[in-house]
Amino acid sequence: LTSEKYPQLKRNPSFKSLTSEDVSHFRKILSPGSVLSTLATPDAPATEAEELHAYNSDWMGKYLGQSRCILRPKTTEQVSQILQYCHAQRLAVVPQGGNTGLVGGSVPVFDEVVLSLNNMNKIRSFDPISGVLVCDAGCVLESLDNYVAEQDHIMPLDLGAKGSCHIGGNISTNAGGIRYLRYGSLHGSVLGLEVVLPDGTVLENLSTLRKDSTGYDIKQLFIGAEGTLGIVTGVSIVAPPRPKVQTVAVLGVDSYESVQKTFIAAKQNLTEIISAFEFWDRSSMNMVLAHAGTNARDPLADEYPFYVLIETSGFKKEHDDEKFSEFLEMVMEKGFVTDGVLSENASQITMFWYLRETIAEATVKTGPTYKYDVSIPVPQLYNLVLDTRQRLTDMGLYKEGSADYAVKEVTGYGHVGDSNLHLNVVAKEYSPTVSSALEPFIYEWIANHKGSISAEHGLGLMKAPYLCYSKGPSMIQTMQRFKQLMDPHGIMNPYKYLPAAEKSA
Ligand code: FAD
Ligand code: 2HG
Ligand code: ZN
Repeated sequence: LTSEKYPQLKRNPSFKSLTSEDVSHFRKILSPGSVLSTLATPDAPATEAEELHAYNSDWMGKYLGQSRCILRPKTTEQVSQILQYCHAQRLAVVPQGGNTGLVGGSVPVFDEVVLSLNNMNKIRSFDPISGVLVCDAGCVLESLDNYVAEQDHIMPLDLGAKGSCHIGGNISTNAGGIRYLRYGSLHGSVLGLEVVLPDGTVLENLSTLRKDSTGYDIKQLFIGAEGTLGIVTGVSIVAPPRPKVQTVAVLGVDSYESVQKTFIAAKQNLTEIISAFEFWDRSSMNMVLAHAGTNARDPLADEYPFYVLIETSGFKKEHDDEKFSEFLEMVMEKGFVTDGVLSENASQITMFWYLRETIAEATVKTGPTYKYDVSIPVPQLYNLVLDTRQRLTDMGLYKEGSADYAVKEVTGYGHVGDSNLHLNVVAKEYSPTVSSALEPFIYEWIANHKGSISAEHGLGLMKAPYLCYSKGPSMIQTMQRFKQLMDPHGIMNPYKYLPAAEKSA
């Protein structure tokens, strides 16, 4: 099997090609309706290939696999039996959550079996005293947030894909999102995980304890492992108390320098109530407004080169209002911010967030998008956008404001409060000319500025070959040794995450 999509990749010949006997075996483990396969078996006809398309293709329409079998288990025991079989048979497996990943990690490359967690979506327990939620890995993030909201708690993470992404996918990508500034990393809020290892062993580590210093903290290895070490089936996560008051401001800012000054002022003056500090540029705003229809409008009278969204979350309205108003007065007086609008009700909060959260979608509606999610120290963060624009202009691939070039938009936005830039390059089409202009240029730039080539989206298929720009040889070799130890046949999410290990002579 070869792939026109990935001519540079070769299918690993040590993986078995799926047979109808394998599919029959899976149908014995799962109920027949939980197996989709283009291979017919004596007890079930073949599924139409189109039905598998959603599992073979990613959210951006950039990656496309050729899986012939989708498995949708309902229990951890079923996941265990599937992996035990795949391990013994050398069948490669791609775990899939909500399939909203942006680095090509969640879809097969060749004919790997897809194991979707869609049917594993039960809440197991919630303790209102500790705020600890235990649930299946396939629970959708937004449903969990709605569930804990009923008990006055909040999920410690939130992101634009919340309506589709799974908590297991969030954990497997070590997702960041818009509450990171306030509640920190999943490495802190996840208390325990239940994981099925590549050979089918169930690792029972669903601790609900905040403090536990007994041995290696093995769950941390699976946070951000992108399905390469096993399948997360259960999650224990601590949900903080839900703030009672939220306020959001959208500010118009004249320069990136002023974005930074506003950030410093926000940290100093909004202190304990600040819950998000996001920014986006003119080009992002233009794309969002072009695609928003009646969902949103520019809340400011004039156009600005940069926009900042600040959210505060607290428990006393008068206190928060006073702090926010004083802060706004100060940043406007000092000239950091030229214009701004403060939310007055819940629907305005939704509208302001809509402007920020739909940028990712607006870019892919504008054209095929190269997405770079990177960490860079805040002072240099926007320079990557400027330097990329300059490079593409010099190469004759881009001209600001013109639609006649290979690249339509070079846009920057992100979680500036976490030093996390999203550089999006919107092209007319995905092409070797554009990708070779961008890579490795962007990764070299990041390495030169001591950044990270992946802040929150992970490595997937996209960044596996470029890991060396963020991690040295000893780190990469140690990761490869872990992978070899946990998954000796390499069946879990192959071709991704790590560069291929060099064979010793
Ligand atoms: P998938 O896309 O299905 O899978 C992602 C990876 O995890 C794959 O490698 C897959 O094999 C593996 N995986 C999934 N489930 C499991 C499991 N149970 N066990 C083992 N491995 C598993 N990301 C952010 O960090 N911050 C953001 O603000 C953000 N905003 C986004 C906005 C939009 C509109 C979109 C489309 C994406 C956004 N993302 C963001 C990226 C994406 O939503 C996250 O990476 C999310 O955590 C992926 O969850 P998922 O369930 O969709 O996982
Ligand atoms: C966001 O913060 C997401 O909006 C998506 O992480 C970023 O699409 C992107 O590049
Ligand atoms: Zn993001």
